[in-house]
Amino acid sequence: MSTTTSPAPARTVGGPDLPQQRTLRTAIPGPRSQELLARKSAAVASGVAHTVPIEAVAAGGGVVVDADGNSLIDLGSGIAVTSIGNAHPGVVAAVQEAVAQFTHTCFMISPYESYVAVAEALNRVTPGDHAKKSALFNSGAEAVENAVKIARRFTGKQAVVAFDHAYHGRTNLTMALTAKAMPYKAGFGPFASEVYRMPASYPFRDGLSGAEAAARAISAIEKQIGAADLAAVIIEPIQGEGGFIVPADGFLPVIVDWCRTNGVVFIADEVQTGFARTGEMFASELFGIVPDLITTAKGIAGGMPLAAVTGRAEIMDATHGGGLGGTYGGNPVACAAALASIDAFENEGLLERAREIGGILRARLESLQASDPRIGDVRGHGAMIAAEFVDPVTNAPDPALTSAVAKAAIAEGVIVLTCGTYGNVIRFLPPLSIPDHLLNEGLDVVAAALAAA
Ligand code: PLZ
Repeated sequence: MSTTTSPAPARTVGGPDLPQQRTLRTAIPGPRSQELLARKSAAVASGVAHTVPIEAVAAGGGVVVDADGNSLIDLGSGIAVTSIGNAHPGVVAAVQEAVAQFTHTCFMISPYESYVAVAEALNRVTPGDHAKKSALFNSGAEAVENAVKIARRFTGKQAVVAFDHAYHGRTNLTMALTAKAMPYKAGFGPFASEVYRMPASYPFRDGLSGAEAAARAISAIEKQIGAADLAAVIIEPIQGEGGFIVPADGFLPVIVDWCRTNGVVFIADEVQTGFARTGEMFASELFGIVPDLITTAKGIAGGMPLAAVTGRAEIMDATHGGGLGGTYGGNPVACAAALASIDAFENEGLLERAREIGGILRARLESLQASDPRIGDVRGHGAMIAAEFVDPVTNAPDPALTSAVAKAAIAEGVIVLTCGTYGNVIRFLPPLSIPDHLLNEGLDVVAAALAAA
């Protein structure tokens, strides 16, 4: 049998020692990447799309290296996952050690220490000093599903409130919680019942104060559902896929107070905002709120698949034995990675670094906005900052401009992601390990792409 694949390039080791530079040796995609993408279209379901047309072979610090020898600046962290840096040496060592000991026993069959240690760490680092417990899962969506199960069991009630612009996952219950039809829900119904969508706080577009937006949401909840039937309210403290929407001051605390007064479990979905991303360990802290339950994933384990629900012990313990679990939840290799990651978040100055990155991003984007009215809004916290692109006259969302700028930046070797209900937001989620010179160069490229668009 003959093969057309050219010889594999020398193996590249990732991590922070990779040269921290943007290098374009070929057009993006280069020939080797094109070969892989052709195999992908032949072998992988077309529903699984990709944003950056490369074959990734190594990553670390602030770069992703492809099979053609191009080194791209990473302003996406694999969607807010590799916050401590890709192939972080502590994670690599912890994974290597764990994987050589045992790869799986199933925690529900034969428990092991690393799972318990991750639960202890999560109970300690999440907001609030009340007694907490945790349960571990594989993905953000699975954590969200389980948070809802736990809240229903604890309250004996069924209804769940989610908000406009929400993203909570792609499984059946989480599709129901997610707001945007295309691409997440279109054609995939029927969706789970007893999910109610309420207006959120989107200061740039609704012009409401936090108190006004909260009053609007609470009044709708009381009229359309009623606290007597409502198990939980779930919200991302800063909405991620929906457009990095930062709620107006006061919105979240009023919602939390209402939940507490009315016997409703308040769930903060911190899958995207968690673990130093926003300059606090959790975004809830930015708003002074203490959730009853918090869902985490993404940044928790340096890229290994792991997720968690953490919350008030009495709520977490309301479920009967055997009611929670899963074959792989809290896999020992992923747990080892999580312990190394949490150690990095606590001991490598990453909260401070996220704030510094936020300062650079914000200053650069605001100065661009001052001379370019197509940037309608710059918002976010820490290393989670976005620019919303609009028609300067009508303020209407401009998704075409947004995708043109993102595509042009990627072609120039800068990985940027878009988001937003209206597809008109470019989001910046760099790894906290990115050096300043790459962050600035990445922003130069985005600015040039915008000027040319
Ligand atoms: N909750 C707040 O951001 C995942 C989704 C990308 P999983 N966001 C990225 C895509 O197009 O699939 C996310 C999130 C929030 C839950 C999830 C779901 O996390 O680990 O992707 O299941």
